[in-house]
Amino acid sequence: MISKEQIKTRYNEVFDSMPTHIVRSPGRINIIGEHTDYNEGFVLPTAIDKAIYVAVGKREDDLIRLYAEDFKAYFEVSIADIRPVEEGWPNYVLGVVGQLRERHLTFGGFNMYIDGDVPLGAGLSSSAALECAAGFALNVLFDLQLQRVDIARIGQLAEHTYAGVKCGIMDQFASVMSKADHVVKLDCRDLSFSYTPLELGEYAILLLNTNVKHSLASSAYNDRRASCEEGVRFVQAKYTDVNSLRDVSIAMLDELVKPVDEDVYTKCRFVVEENQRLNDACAALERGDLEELGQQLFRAHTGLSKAYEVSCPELDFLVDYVQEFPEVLGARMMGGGFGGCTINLVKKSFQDLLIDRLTPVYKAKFGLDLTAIKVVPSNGTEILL
Ligand code: GAF
Repeated sequence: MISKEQIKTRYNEVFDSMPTHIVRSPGRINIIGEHTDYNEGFVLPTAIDKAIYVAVGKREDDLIRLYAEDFKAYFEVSIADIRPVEEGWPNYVLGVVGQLRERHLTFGGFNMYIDGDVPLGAGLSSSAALECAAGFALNVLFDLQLQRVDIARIGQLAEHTYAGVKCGIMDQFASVMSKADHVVKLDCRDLSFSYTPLELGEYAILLLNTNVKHSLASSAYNDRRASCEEGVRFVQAKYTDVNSLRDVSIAMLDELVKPVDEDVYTKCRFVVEENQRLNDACAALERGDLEELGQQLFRAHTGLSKAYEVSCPELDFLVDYVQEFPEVLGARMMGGGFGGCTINLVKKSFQDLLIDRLTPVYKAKFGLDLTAIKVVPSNGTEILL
C-alpha cells in the first residue's frame, strides 16, 4: 500500500502544487479462462491488493505533464499533439486521452503523478491498472460523467491504439469492477457478470513470478487473436449465424477448420475447451471442490502450453515442479503468456516451504530470481481524494 500522504507529498515535489484527486486502480489475477475474452467467452478474474496510483491536477494551459515514479521520468506533450511514443509508459495515459478525444469529451491540460506497487511485466496487468487509474482520474477531474464500464472500454481501446496489443476486456474490467474476497465471472460477449466468493479454506493463491517477459509477447498475442478470427471465418462459411468462437463447437471445428488449417484448428479448439474448463471450474468452486478446481488449472496450463503455445520454458518448469506436491492442488501460467507469473492453489501451511525449495532450483536452472507474491482478492478502482 502506498499512502495518500506520500502521494500528495511527491506530487507537490514534482509539480510544485497540490493534486485535486488521487485514484487507486489494482492489478489482477485470473483463476481460469485465458485468451477467451477476445473470443466473446468467459473469464474469472479478480483484482489484487497491489495497485497503480495516480494523482492529478488541472493546468492553465493545454499541456499534459506526466511523471512516473518507477522510471523517475517526466513526459510532456500538448493535447493537440498526442500520438504513440517510443518511451512506452506514457502510451497508457495518452491512449486514454486519445479515447476521450474520440468521444468528443471536453477537457484541458493536466499534471499526473504515477506510482504503484504492481510488479511490472509480471502479467498482473499493471498497464490496464494505469489506463483505468488515468481514466478514473480524468473522469473526476473534468467531470466527464463516464461509468466504470466505459472507463474499462476506454482502457482496452487505449491498449489497442497506443500500445498495439489487441487485448480483450478482462484486465480493465477486473481492475474497475472487482469485489474483495470474490472472483468475477464475466461474460465478455455482453459484459454481464456475477460475483462468486473465493472461499479457499486452508488453501491460498500464490503467484510465482518467472521474472521473464519474452519479447515476442505482443506480436504473438495479436497472431493468436488473428488465428481465432480466421477459424471463425472458416466456420461462418457454413454456419452463418456464428459470430465468434463462443458460438463454435468442437464438431464445427472438426468439420470446417481441421481439414483446411491444422494450426488454426488447434488454437481454436483450445479456446472452445478453455471456456468449458472455466464453466467446470466455476461449478467446482461453487460446491467447494478445490481438488477439481486445481485439476482444471493444470489442464488449462497443458492447453496453453501445448495447444495455444503461449507458455515458455520458465513457466512450464514452475508448473511441472509444483505438480509433484500433494499440497499444491493446481497451477498454470496466467495472463497473455511468454513470461510473467504462474498462479498456484497451495495449502497455506506449505507456501513458505515451497518457496524455499523452489527458489534455488529455479535459480540454478535459469539463472533467474524467483519472486513469490501472496495476493488477496480486492476491490476494484477507488477514488482516494
Ligand atoms: C492479456 C490481455 F490483456 C487480456 O485481455 C487477456 O486476453 C489475457 O492476456 C489472456 O487471457 O492479459
